[in-house]
Amino acid sequence: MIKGVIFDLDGVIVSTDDLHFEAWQFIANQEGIPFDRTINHQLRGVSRMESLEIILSRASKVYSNDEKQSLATQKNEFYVRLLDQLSEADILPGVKETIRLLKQQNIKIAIGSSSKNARKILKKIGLLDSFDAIIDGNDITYSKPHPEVFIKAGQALGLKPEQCAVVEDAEAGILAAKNAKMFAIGIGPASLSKMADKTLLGINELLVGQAFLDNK
Ligand code: B16
Ligand code: MG
Repeated sequence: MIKGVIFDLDGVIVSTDDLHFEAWQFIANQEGIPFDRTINHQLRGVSRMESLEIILSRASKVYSNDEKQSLATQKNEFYVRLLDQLSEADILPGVKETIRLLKQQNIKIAIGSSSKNARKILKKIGLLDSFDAIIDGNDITYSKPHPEVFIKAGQALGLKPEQCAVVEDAEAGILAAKNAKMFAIGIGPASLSKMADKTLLGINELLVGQAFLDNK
């Protein structure tokens, strides 16, 4: 029986894809490294430093650790400036209704995000106080597909893994949910995932007949 739902943040609650893209594009242009939306798609759900490694794998020079750190900091400063434009209007369709419905049913809700900017983003969109627990990139050592972020979120809700469902837009996140032994729901790009227990086109479908809750 599902007693808690853990939501990924970027791509599930709010779409910051374009902002990540713009910030990484700035770094890639500065360094003369090829970068496009297909490469950006590979960064979904992946930590900042791992994202940088994916981008630098196309570079013609080798970067030192200090140089990598500096690039990651520059990207984040650029990205954080872009986050200033976020508002409640950027909450993805169906999210607020889903949160309301789950709360009405006494289902606990958490955020399980790889982003170190998760709390800042939640504050900007007015949802910082809406969740029973928030576990983000500052709380974890290993990023998705490692299950750490979801295991910690489940523990913070006081629930066993089998009592938790995870909603994810990234394949790495679906794998993390399965590695955590939780019920994995794929939306957006992850709606094509073969590893997900259930796939939906968007979060608003969670509301339809509460199919995933009835399943358990
Ligand atoms: P930051 P999620 C992830 O968030 C993003 O999908 C991914 O593109 C980003 O690289 C990662 O957070 C780290 O973000 O640089 O802000 O710490 O989808 O796990 O909520
Ligand atoms: Mg995501």
